[in-house]
Amino acid sequence: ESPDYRDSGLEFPTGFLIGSATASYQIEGAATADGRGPSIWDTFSATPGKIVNGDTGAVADDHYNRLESDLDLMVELGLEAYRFSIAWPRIQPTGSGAVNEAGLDFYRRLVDGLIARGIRPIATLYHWDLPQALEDAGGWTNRETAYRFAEYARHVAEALGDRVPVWTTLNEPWCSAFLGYGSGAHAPGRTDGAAALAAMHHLNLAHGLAVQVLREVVPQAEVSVTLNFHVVRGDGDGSAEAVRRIEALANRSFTQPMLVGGYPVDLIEDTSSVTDWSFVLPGDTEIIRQPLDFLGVNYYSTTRVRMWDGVSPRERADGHKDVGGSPWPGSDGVEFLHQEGPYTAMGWNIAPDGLEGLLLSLSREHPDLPLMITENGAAFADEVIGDRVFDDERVDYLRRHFTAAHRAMEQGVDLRGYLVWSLLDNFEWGYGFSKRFGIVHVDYETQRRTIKDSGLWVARLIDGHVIPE
Ligand code: GBH
Repeated sequence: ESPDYRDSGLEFPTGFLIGSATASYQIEGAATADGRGPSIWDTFSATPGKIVNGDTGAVADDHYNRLESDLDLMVELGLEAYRFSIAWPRIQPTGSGAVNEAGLDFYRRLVDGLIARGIRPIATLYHWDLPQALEDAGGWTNRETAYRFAEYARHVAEALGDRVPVWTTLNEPWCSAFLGYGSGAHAPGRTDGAAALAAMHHLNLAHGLAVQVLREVVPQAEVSVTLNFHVVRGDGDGSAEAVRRIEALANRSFTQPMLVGGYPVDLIEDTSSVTDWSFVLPGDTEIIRQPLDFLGVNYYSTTRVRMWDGVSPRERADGHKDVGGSPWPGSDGVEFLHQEGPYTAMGWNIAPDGLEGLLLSLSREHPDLPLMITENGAAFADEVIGDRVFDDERVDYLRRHFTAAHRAMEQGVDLRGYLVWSLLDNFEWGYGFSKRFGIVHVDYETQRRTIKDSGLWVARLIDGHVIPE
């Protein structure tokens, strides 16, 4: 028994790609198979206290060993596009030197399997699994890592470039820099503002160098980057300053160097007591600013801020606690506030209007740059009854966000596609397996996959190219 939907009449044009996304460390498992080296996420998740329940990605969805049946699952859903990431430590186990052909073979089989099924492959070169050996040499705080990344990009492009039509350099470099080296919530778990800013710059540089490599090796391919945006709202008097600081640190820190050229002057000023910015060398600005075929946008929720009065954490009337002062450099005067609901299981507020506004403002600021939603989705507590997985809340979340994207397109936004996060329940970073984002349920005891109601909804959406309601 599956739910029956009516059509909303809200149609997406042919060519608008509707699909789903995953990331290597979150689904593959097989952490030591075929010569894969350790990544910073293997190390971080093996460190007590870092991940909920002590979970690791050592097995995850065992996707590495279940490739064919997972590809068939994508056919059942009717996916038009599938965004996956390539694990650098499978290709170069220590992050430099010779290519590990056995590791590349997995992605050759994945890409061939997608093409054979008529699904468009979208490859992300880096979704956070840095080879541990590079971290031991300073990781993203070391400028050399950017050059290693360009070399890795060349190996991958040479091997897969004839069959991958769409490339993304980095996934959410903000998270790599500021969660990895600033707040320490992500691998490698460092808490050093100056290191986070240096990492930010070297990620920007890595992006620019990799785009140059991709243009040279695969001139016919589309090239992009995927950024996560903070849709920041101010709360009360004086909050415009808080909004400005977080937008500078979280959004313009990447969009300006990549799309416009150079760093925002206000960001440099905000962080001047933390770093002297000597990591920016002559010529970097030109390397980082590269023409892109589209911008990948990941959107989940909004952020509410005000200038911090030093009282924190504050207990609100509704029992929730505000987060308190910012853990990121150059924004210690900013307080992050708990938001009005409704919420997902992550505690993130549900705000489809934030997506519409984000798409509109990006397309106003960068009128010639097409956009693609490379991730949107939500974690909820699903109800499994026999072969049916009830997840009305996720269906509702997706319906409202697809509708918001449609509204943005009606207003002229050049949106090329929408990829739902995620194909499968998976290793949700610091939350381990305790949070489920999939449109397909995974039983971690048996590895059995069951398409959720939201997966059936997505299948119906793709089938008619009309939002079901
Ligand atoms: C994406 O990250 C990832 O690309 C994907 O791998 C992940 O599974 C998915 O989303 C779901 O989490 O960071 O303190 O400012 C989303 C990362 C999480 C970044 C929420 C902004 C806001 C709180 N985003 N975060 S904070």
